[in-house]
Amino acid sequence: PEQQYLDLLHRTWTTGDERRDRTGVGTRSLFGAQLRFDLAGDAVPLLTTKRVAWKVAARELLWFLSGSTNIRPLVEQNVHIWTDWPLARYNRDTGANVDRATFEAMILADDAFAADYGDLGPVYGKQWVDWPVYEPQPDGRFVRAQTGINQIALLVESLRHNPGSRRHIFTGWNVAELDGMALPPCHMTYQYHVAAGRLSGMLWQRSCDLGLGYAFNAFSAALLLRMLAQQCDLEPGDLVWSAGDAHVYLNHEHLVTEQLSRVPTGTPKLRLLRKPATIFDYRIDDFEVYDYAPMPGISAPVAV
Ligand code: THF
Repeated sequence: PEQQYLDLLHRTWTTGDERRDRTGVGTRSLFGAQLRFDLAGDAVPLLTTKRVAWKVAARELLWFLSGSTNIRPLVEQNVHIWTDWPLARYNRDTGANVDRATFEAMILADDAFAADYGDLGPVYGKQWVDWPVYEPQPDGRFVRAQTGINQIALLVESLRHNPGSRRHIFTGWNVAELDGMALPPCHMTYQYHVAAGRLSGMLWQRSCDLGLGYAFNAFSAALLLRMLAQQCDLEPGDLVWSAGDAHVYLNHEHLVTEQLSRVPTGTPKLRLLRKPATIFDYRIDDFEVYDYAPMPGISAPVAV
């Protein structure tokens, strides 16, 4: 299964359209890609051609489900993957020039600072579990309701009570709120399908950083599918991963060369150790990856 990814990486690097992107780093880009993974027997799309910090991805997923949009809970868990955007904003807005470690120490030390400079705007967590709704007032104005729509809770309900539905969807792409987000969602729309007691899922990413983000996004989508299946007493089916703009950053050439020289080793597995009361009650210790003996990690810079 991993070969599908390696082929896509190769194809993108060798035939992708080379262009300057938003970050100024430059990419080679293909449009429209799809990979399919059978998750039966605990199989999980976790790369073996480089070590992937899957617990970081799992902690990120739990953070999305918690509804948080602030990096502080991540930083508290030594997860640094979202720090660069608030850091860039802080340095830009204040004229400071602090490094990541200094900024993270400030986020941890000061509640008010964290509330302000640690927030990413209404990104994934907000849209997934508290999509804003507006209520008409007698005077005709619309006022934001206290609580929004919990798309994840509704998804679990629809999977349980109307499995044959073609509307098992949630999305982070709230058009009205894109402006306020540090980054508009990349893995933006998830759809599920129940057949013969198996839960399959499709992820549509509008944009995928094949060198860095892919490994996280694919693992995370598989983990979420497993959690949903467990909550709904279904067996895991297929995960269909798809991307609009699939790209490789030009400063990831060393990663491409190294990774494509490697041969996948073994089939990693994912086990859920406990069935929590709801989809919102999972903890990091509930997840176990086994049969995972990857090749060494390959570090690469993230484009901000
Ligand atoms: N922006 C870019 N340019 N690429 C992305 O993959 C990406 N994301 C999220 C939002 N914007 C993005 C952020 N997710 C890493 C992993 C995921 C990220 C950002 C960074 C990263 O640096 N991974 C390293 C180290 C992991 C660790 O151990 O902490 C790695 O080697 O995998 C995609 O959703």
